[in-house]
Amino acid sequence: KEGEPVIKFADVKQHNCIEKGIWVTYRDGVYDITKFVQNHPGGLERILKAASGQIDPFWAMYAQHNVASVKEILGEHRIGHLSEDEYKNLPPPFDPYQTDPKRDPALVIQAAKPFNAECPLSQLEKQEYLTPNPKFFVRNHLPVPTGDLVDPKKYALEIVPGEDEKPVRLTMADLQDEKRFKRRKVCAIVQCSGNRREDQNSVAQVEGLTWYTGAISCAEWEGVALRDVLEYVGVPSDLGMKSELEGEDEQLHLQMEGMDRPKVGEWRDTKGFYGASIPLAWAQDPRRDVILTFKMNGEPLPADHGAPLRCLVPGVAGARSVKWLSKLIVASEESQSHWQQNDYKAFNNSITWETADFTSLPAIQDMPVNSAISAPAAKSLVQLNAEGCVEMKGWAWSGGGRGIARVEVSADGHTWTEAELQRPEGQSLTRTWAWTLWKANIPVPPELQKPGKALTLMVKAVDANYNVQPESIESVWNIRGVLCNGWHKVHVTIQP
Ligand code: MTE
Ligand code: MO
Repeated sequence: KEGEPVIKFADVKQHNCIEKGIWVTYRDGVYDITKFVQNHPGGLERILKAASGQIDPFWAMYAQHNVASVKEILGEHRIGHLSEDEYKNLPPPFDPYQTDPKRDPALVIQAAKPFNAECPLSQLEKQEYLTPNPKFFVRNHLPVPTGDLVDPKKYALEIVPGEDEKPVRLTMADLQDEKRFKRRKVCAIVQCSGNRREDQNSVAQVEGLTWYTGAISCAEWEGVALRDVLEYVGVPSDLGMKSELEGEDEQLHLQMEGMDRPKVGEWRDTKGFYGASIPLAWAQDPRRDVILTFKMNGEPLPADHGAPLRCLVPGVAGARSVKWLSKLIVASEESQSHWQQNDYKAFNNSITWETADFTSLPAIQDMPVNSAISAPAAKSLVQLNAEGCVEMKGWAWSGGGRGIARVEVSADGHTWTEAELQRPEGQSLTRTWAWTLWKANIPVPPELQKPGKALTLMVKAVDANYNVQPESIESVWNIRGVLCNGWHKVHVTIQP
């Protein structure tokens, strides 16, 4: 800051077009982004909305800016700063999150705007099969949509059954008409691909929310089968499968768009919606149980979880279960959204932000086997029972419908004890969407059975296809901190 000019906010406001130059402020810094705007990855139109004013509210919404590399780019264009007085007296930037719903104070907040919070350990520790709605983790990229858009009486889902085909609109009444669509219930977890990212941070800092083990929760979702709805609007039920048999280039996809869009003041970004896609074959496969859901644990779908309608895709990365669903499109390409193309991909651990080529890897879909310890909590004091054991509890889960074959715990990393499993009722090991909860009494080696001794407790799970969790976190480390599934460990101390 020293030696840098002090610039008046009124001056910044004057610089609002390419001819006069485009200036913006971020916090108290002033930046001349005239040269940069032409190359803005999000397009010229969007960045011009921020011209000659504070970019803080825009960056608050477009989460892709919250990475060090973007802040560095901005730094290169710095030309000065606002005086301390003027910065202090600027009206607070518009807060697009002011209309977000109230949340349960027990949720562990990782970011307030957009709202991101994990299921509290105290809830995971209870080992309730279904996570109560207020305790279900929340992962939002944008403000929760409000108003007519999400009013169930005015809501309509738009479906484009194929390229060059006319869109069909279905209201909530249409979707809930039991004569038209059979009701379905699916018990499934939603897990963010960034769950357990904290463990990757302990190897080296990664970009993303610092999730511990609670970016996962389980609910019973009720709604209608996506395949029934697609068939109803004229998509042949074997279209997706046939397209896959033709080969990769012919594969069809089901694109989903959310109603959550960036907004600043009166302006709404019409293109910046949250979007994702899955292969059409999965959307139509009765074994994959993809549903359009409007009820969660027997209650109307809460605002944070996508009311009035969400596409729930079991077995895959949470990112594909699009909330506040506005549109479904049968298309020859994947969703072109940022979250399908340039995020949620796991690189090898020597790839940096400079060398990352997002086109080189597939979007994360089916998730790998994972597990975590919910009790005892990390850094806690533990008591040994009469047999010299510590009681451990936790969850295990694998993607693609693969159930959990086995969960093992250890206090030394060499000898493993099998945990007792509470498997989801009525789900086969080849079509399991819910988690497997587990409990174990882990024997503590005699030399460690002393008050004040430090213990490392660990868990690994094996899924029905015998996929196992890797030992090291380092081996799966990646810049985005996704798919962290190395053995989960907690360090505890024996009660003095
Ligand atoms: N859908 C929309 N429309 N907007 C979002 O921000 N986040 C996705 C997915 N669906 C998201 C979305 C991500 S990354 C995850 S992990 C899950 O929703 C989280 O679901 P939950 O908030 O119900 O736990
Ligand atoms: Mo996610």
